[in-house]
Amino acid sequence: MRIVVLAGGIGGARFLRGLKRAVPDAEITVIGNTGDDIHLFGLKVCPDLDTVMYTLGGGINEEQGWGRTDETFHLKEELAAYGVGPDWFGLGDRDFATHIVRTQMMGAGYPLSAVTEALCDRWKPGVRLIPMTDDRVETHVAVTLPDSGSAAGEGERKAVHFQEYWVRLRASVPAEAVVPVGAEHAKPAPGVLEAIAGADVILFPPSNPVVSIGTILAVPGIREAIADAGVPVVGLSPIVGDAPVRGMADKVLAAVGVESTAPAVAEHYGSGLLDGWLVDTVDAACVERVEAAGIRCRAVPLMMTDVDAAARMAREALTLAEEVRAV
Ligand code: FO1
Repeated sequence: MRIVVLAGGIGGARFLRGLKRAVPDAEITVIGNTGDDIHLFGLKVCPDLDTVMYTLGGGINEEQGWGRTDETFHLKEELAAYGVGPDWFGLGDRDFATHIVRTQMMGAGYPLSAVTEALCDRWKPGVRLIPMTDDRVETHVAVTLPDSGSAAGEGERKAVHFQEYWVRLRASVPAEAVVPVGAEHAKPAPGVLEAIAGADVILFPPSNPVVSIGTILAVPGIREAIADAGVPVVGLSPIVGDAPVRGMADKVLAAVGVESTAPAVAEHYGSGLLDGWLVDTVDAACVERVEAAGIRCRAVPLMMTDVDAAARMAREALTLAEEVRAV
């Protein structure tokens, strides 16, 4: 079975670990979000690609869900001693090596997709990991930063990089708009459209619908290829009981005018894209609403407490895909 999965960072990576356990013989292609990528210290950092690669390759810091296990921070401390920042983004020594290799290869002319393949030669994630595009796309968030000197409601309106919004500001101010800068001119990376066209099933893991899956879908050609693939497309809700399972998805959902509920996210994707949607058992009451929107829906446990739980979720998604196919 050929499965294509659109993935962001932690939620996507943990789901993929479960999917691999559920269907060890499947040929899995992961289309990774690169809108979170950031250039720091002259290096290209790809948090979501690395989170998938480290998680599936056994090198992830399990508690954080991102970065390397057994990490040290000597390089960051040395940079800080020179007054070189930013100090709000935690890059460890082991992780730095990945960004150095990536940046060196890209400087030598290799596209990100080829570099990702080379990095995966070491990590052997057991899936084919492809960035959504080889072109530069950067998610920016429009915010109004409170200005201590001005009256309430006033402040400085600016666009910040997604990582600055997420990590430095901890999504503490409303996201007024989310813009995948450069997406409109980006082309799908080699292999992306081919994988979608050759898939037996396409899955949206419980990743952020706006800044992870939404950004991948913003690359011209990808949304259309999925809608036209003619195979079941099944998603898993990242919202359980009206709150994100992890992270701050509600903040960016508000920016696109979508309420933070499992059915609202399904409707946001729409029946033109999505054939099936899994919600958590606590949201069982919304199954009817999702089905009324033309999307087959089931309520099953959606908390990825361990790899077995993620594997059960993956099996449920594949079962729903077969139900949809049979219709
Ligand atoms: N998330 C944080 O909350 N704080 C960090 O300092 C941080 C550093 C970091 C370094 C490398 C990397 O691959 C990921 C990192 N993340 C960090 C996670 C990342 O910012 C986001 O969770 C994802 O981009 C969202 O998918």
